[in-house]
Amino acid sequence: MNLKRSDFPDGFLFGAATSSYQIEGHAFGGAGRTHWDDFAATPGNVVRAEDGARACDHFHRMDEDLDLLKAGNFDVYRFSTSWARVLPEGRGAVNAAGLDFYDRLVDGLLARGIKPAATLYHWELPSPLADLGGWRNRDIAGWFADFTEVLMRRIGDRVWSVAPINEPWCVGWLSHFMGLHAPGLRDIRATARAMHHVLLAHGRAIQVMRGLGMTNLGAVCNFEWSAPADDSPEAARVAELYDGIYNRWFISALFKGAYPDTVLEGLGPHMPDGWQDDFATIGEKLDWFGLNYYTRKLIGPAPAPWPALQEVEGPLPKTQVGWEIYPEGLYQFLARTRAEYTGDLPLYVTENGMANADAIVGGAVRDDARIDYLNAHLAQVRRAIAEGVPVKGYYCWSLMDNYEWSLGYDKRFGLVHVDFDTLQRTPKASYHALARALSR
Ligand code: IFM
Repeated sequence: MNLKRSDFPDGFLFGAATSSYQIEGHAFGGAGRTHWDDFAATPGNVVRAEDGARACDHFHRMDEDLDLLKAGNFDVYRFSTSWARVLPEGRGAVNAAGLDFYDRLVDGLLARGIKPAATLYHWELPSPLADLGGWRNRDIAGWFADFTEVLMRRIGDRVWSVAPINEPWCVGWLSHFMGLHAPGLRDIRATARAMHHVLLAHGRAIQVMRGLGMTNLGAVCNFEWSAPADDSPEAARVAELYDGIYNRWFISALFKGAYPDTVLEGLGPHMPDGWQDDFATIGEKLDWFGLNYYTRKLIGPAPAPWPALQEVEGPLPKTQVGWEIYPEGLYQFLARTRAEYTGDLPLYVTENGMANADAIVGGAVRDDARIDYLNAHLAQVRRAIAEGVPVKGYYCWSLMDNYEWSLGYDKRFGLVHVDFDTLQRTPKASYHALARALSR
């Protein structure tokens, strides 16, 4: 790394992130079925129909993984909790082993001097709730509030921070409009409802946690820099629309109590009754805001119904998943978020990292491309800080290689290599470089 801890303000936090379904091994510990199990079991949805049944077997290897965080000199660990592990049916009976697991995780972090940063939902909806319409059903806000209460009554006294929902764009648009994540719908009415209910559920969870006396509560959204594919007014118009759908819908609701007009032109007719009355709940005061950032997209018009846009391949170097590497976008989003939405509210980069075709050669993994990626993006974080943007921390995605959703197991985002046959963990060069940069 060409940066080190002392290049950042005192108290700036460095973390690594993971999520429950991507690492735990969902088959273990009495967890209930989720819509990702169903989606993966349906031919054509996931490469080789892979699922999270075993994943990294973090369920049985938690101590080894927490030791990796400790040896990596990380200050904070961003993990998520599985709704179906805690409430196998989504509602009602509690799985005691599930609560015990998260209790041990939090205590294991604290024992190692690492701050636990929890995300309540990172996409694995219990199947019985999917049967009831999942994110299309307004009742999900209440179900989610109940799950929040059950879990936080157990670990809420010891977690350092909580965000209710990871990347609401993925919950809403990617999963209900593009059909690329569970439940795999391509339905505009379902999309409009999911895009709204996910925010309502966020607000209800914040209310529950405030009621329990909890602090340091935030929200995490994902952002992709949207650029017109050419100089035409049409490309400019659809790039702005993509920006609205992807980058502005959720943060506008959270901080301005409104949805972007450009997006309402398409989704408005499909919204659930009374959506305008929910912004007081959606806009519950937050203590911080998190941005997940990986790439930019070039957007051009498409001969199709609204939104009538398409991604166009860009010229920049790409990662293993074909995403252009565009570090400036991280700076632009940090600056724009502060200027237009959050003001003095602390900001965190809650995910950033790259997939790389990493392999063990002679016992080591030389992922120099990842080191370059991290250097370039951290430089943009410093640029934002130098301009007064209140960025307080940075989390690398991901601690270890894991289940990359519909792309299965061979897209490797980890700082630590995982052999998915033996489950052996091998820290990559990027892990060692970061550990040196973060040492005190
Ligand atoms: O693996 C995902 C994660 O679940 C959410 N953010 C983006 C990552 C890389 O695609």
